[in-house]
Amino acid sequence: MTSRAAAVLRKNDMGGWTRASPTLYPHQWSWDSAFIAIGLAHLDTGRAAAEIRSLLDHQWRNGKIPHIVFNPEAPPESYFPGPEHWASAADSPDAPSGPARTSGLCQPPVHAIAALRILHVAEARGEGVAEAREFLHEVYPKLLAWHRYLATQRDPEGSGLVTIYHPWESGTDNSPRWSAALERVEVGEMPDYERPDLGHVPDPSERPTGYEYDRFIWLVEVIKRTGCDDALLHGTSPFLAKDVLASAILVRANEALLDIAEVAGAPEDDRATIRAWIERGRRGLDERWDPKLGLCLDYDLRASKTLKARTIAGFAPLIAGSEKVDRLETLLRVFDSRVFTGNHDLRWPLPPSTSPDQTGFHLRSYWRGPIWPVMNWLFWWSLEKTGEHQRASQIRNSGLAQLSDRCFGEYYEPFTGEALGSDDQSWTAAVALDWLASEEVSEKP
Ligand code: 2M8
Repeated sequence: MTSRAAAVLRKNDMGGWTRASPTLYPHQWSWDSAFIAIGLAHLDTGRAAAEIRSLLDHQWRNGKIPHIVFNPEAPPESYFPGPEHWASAADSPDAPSGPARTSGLCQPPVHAIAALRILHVAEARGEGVAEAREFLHEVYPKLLAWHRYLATQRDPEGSGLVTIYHPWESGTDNSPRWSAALERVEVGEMPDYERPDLGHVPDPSERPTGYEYDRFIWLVEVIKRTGCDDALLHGTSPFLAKDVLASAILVRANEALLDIAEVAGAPEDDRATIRAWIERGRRGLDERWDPKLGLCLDYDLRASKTLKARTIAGFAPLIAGSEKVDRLETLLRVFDSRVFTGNHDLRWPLPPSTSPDQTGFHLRSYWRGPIWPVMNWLFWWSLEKTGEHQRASQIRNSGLAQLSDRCFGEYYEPFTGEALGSDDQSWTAAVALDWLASEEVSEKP
């Protein structure tokens, strides 16, 4: 499997950066690239560092890492909305200078976790350690600026939770997590558009519906019209939500950033700030706890309502790590229950993106039910950090069994195990590489 996974990453290598998949996603996606770097580290730590560096080359002046860096060579009809559609975002005073090469959104902040893992892999291999440390030194200020952007512009309330303006920013685009908030979005006047994505999958039901896409594209329109201005969007965006999954990832990313600060010899002031972000993040997640579901829930700021849905995002405190032992126990019980991995119809005991018991669950539709290998990796890694080694290794073993078809699918039908979406998805190959080499790499809890 290792050589096939490595071949997928080589095939998607565009020379210093990696497209998310061969045809469906011909550009560089933010959190994909972070996960890809984790896999690449096992092939070449220098190339893994280049993956993150290339993304950071397009960081916005306000610290935002854009959700897509567009491939200038991809034909315009290959992906929508592409660089032409986002061109006006380049007029934002925060956008990087030069021709429009990025979207104006962002995605969950896995980057510091990935950057640190490059050093851990180098240490385990006894190769490229000095270069990896130098790399961390170089990227530290950029990662700090990114986390500062999330802690300020994306959290003016100081709640510890990240605000998003678009479901694409959550990375779990059409998840039922956002259904109620999306329903409240009224689509205004906008030009017609084509959906190349539907031509890249065998069955359109694997992708978001027209209803969802109209809202996605309308929200892009709204964001562009404000010039991607965070303050304006807080006041006017029809979609404004606190995302518990991104917030949990940010807690762990801040922990990684603390270690990177150490390598970079950063001042104590920075470290105190990062520690405060970590505490605030955990507190914020605590406040979003729903004792009835035994899950953590997102919050619709526009409607002042909790967004109730049983999805993998509900396990956010498991990802962030929580000091509340009874809460972790409850989460693990829900995780193992028939509502998630204990469902007897599952091909493998892995967490479906949406619980089969949730309204809106769909076996084949994208984030509405299928199992995502990259999310399995995140759970495995988090469970390891929480000291749940046995559960973690069950996820890793089942996760590898799921990938034994060697398709490296973007996502998998939970009951049959069929690969769906794109084949040769880069981050799927990347997590396989990391799992296969994981015994060598040690991380502190
Ligand atoms: C999916 O999202 C893009 C929009 O960003 C799309 O559907 O066109 C999501 O799964 C997202 O999490 C992922 O980063 C991206 C590329 O793999 O595809």
